Amino acid sequence: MSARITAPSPPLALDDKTSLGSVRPHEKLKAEIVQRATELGFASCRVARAETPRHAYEFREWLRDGAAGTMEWLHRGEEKRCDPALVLPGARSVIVVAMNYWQGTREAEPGTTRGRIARYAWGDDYHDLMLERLRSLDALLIEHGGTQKCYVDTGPILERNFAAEAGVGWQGKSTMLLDPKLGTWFFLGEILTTLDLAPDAPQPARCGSCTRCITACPTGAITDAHRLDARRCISYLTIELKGSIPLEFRPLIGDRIYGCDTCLDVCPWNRFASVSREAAFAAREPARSMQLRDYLALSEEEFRTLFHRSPIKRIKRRGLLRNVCVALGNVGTGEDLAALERAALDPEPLIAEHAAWALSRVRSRLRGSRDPAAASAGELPSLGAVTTAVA
Ligand code: B12
Ligand code: SF4
Ligand code: SF4
Repeated sequence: MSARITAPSPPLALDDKTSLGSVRPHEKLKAEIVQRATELGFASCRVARAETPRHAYEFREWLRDGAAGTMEWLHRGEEKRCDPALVLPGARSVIVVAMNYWQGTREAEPGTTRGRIARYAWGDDYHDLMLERLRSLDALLIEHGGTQKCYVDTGPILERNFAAEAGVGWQGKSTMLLDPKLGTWFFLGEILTTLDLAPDAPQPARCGSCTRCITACPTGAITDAHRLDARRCISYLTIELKGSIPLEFRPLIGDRIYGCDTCLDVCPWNRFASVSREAAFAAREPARSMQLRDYLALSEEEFRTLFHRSPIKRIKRRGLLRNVCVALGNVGTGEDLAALERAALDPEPLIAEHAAWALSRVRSRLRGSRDPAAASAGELPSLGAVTTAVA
């Protein structure tokens, strides 16, 4: 059982004095870091104490309940996630940064089936971009004698807990971290450091009586406020799950082919979001112009070229084509049958199985449909045309 912090640490202003009357160590450095972080494009940079996270107990319970599904790595990192000293011996502070990735809304063209990609994956992979900038802050801390570890998403850290503690935002009922100006559309990154930096104050939670995210979730994955069962979450099913998508969830996935933004889209705090200045997060071609059936024509090599710098490369061709088949099973028409028939013969069994499922769904829809346009089988666009368009 982990120790729990019962109350937030009192905030220390930059001009706080120590008991000896001198300026607290590293206060000038903290101001320098915040300034540098702003120059590097981070929307927020604040500090929390490197202590056992406030909700470590709930995290352990969440793991015990099996809510992490097949994400074994979360179990492996359980102790580290509950004690930053196991990640970096002598850690005293956690610097948390936020980076806006909002790109505005983008409506699908009528009559096309393009498939929805979560906004965070419209542009370049944020991991590399943010890590590189964190390293620049790290260099500053090294000059002052600090030892650091930098993380963006992939480290054994309960990022949102530290971000909430540092006052970067508050944890909404969707479990997302919210900021009154950015809404939910931002990434988090952290630097664990052995330096003692003055912690910032947490923000008050501002969800109030709202429950929109819980109601809107297509799969009922937000089982209670602040609790998400990953096994039901479309983001998990389309990104983290490596195998077959359980049949019960396939119809609920709709046209989503990578991640899900529904609980973010409905959040009232997102109406204040402003477009990110990061050109790297602007939508790449696949999010802009490809139709669902175009993806089914991609070879391994074409997939790698197309998603070279995109987060989507993580799920590989087999994962993406599996998802595309599910989406076509839900929204596909007669024009998609030829591509699905070909995919049903794919040497990768995962793709073949999902394509067969989709074929039977589309065909049964067509049998029930009197719309001749829906029943007409169209030509597959040539792969040459697709790859030229996205190059
Ligand atoms: C595993 C993971 C997932 C899993 C599980 C998500 C989950 N909610 O647990 C899946 C694949 C489903 C997922 C989905 C998404 N993810 Co994700 N994910 C992570 C990862 C790697 C670990 C999260 C984790 O530890 N989960 C375990 C749960 C138990 O922890 P938690 O979410 O922090 O939940 C805490 C609260 O429930 C809180 N709590 C418990 N009781 C109470 C009570 C009160 C009153 C309060 C206030 C809090 C509270 O304590 C819990 C334990 O710490 C983090 C990066 C990281 N290392 O932290 C990114 C991260 C959380 N994901 C991120 C993103 C962007 C997403 C998606 C939006 C992507 C998408 N569009 O598809 C969705 C959003 C789904 C959602 N509503 O959360 C961002 C979130 C940024 C933000 N502004 O919040 C992160 C931080 C990555 C990053 N570096 O930017 N993700
Ligand atoms: S990301 Fe989608 S499936 Fe997951 S909790 Fe949010 S709305 Fe539900
Ligand atoms: S939708 Fe409502 S309850 Fe959910 S995170 Fe946003 S404000 Fe909070």
